[in-house]
Amino acid sequence: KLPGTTREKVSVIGLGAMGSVLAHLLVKEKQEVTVWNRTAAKAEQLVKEGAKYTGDIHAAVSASSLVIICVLDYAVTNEIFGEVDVQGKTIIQLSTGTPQDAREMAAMMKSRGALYLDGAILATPSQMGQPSTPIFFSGSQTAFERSEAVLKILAGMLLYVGEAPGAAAAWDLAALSSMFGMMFGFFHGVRIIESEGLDVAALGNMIADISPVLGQMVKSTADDIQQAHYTSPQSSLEICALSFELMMRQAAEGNIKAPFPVFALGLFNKARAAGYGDERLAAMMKVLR
Ligand code: FVH
Repeated sequence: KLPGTTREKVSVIGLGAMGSVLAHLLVKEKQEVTVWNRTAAKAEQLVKEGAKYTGDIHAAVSASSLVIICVLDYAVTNEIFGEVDVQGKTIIQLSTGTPQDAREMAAMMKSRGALYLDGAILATPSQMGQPSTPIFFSGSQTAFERSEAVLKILAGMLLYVGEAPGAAAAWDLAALSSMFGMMFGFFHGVRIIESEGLDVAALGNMIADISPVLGQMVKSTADDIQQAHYTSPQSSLEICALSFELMMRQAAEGNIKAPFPVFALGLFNKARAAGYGDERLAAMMKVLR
């Protein structure tokens, strides 16, 4: 922290689509920002805004006690940080990776004397800096607490999920799986709507309107899974499977491809064969395990 001010010295390593926005937000909030990027030209606009650029990674890291990394992945981070001295630094990794990537990075940074916080951004660059934008964090709680004020500039919803370094990446991937899983279902829904000459935008609006119901369904299914509660369904797994039989029939009638229903019905058929047809949808977990 600079004496007598609330400004922090922060280094941002990586100025791709996301890193540039992170650095921009920090500069805008009057932090003292040093940036490094493999391709120097990407720093030009930030330098005009007030950031300092150095092409020397050692100088970039030594410039600040707080170092935020946002590059392609952990392998690139390892390449960049090969011989760099991180002793006494707080290192925050915001590149996306697996829990194992995070554990290995945490061990490496710790062995070199740094405090390490692993982060996973669940947003696009244009959503950064907003009150509802989420970033998961895990690893050193001290690092999280020390950097919280600066991180608040980047996103309003800072979700610290514990000391285990891999936790943030696990939460991120689980959230991405849930989100993109829904999107694939939506894409097939779009094909159904298109094949009937209906309004795709209206489908988007309708799904947005019923999203609280979808959220409720996810929550209650998660409770069923947690408690291994598979019996006495209101809507059995067999009834859910029949929806996919109907989608297959509609695909044939409407002459559309149906990779998503084929995939889902494959899993439903395994559950049926295992005798879970009259159980709750949560029983699908027994097939997946
Ligand atoms: N953009 C997004 O919507 C997502 C949202 C969720 C989180 N991600 C993750 O953030 C990481 C960076 O993503 P990005 O969007 O900034 O990615 P790019 O614009 O492609 O920039 C990549 C940066 O990585 C540098 N880089 C790549 N390879 C190397 C290398 N071998 N040596 C040094 N640096 C490298 C690249 O440098 P340059 O090409 O500009 O020289 C960029 O700085 C990522 O993990 C997302 O999953 C973003």
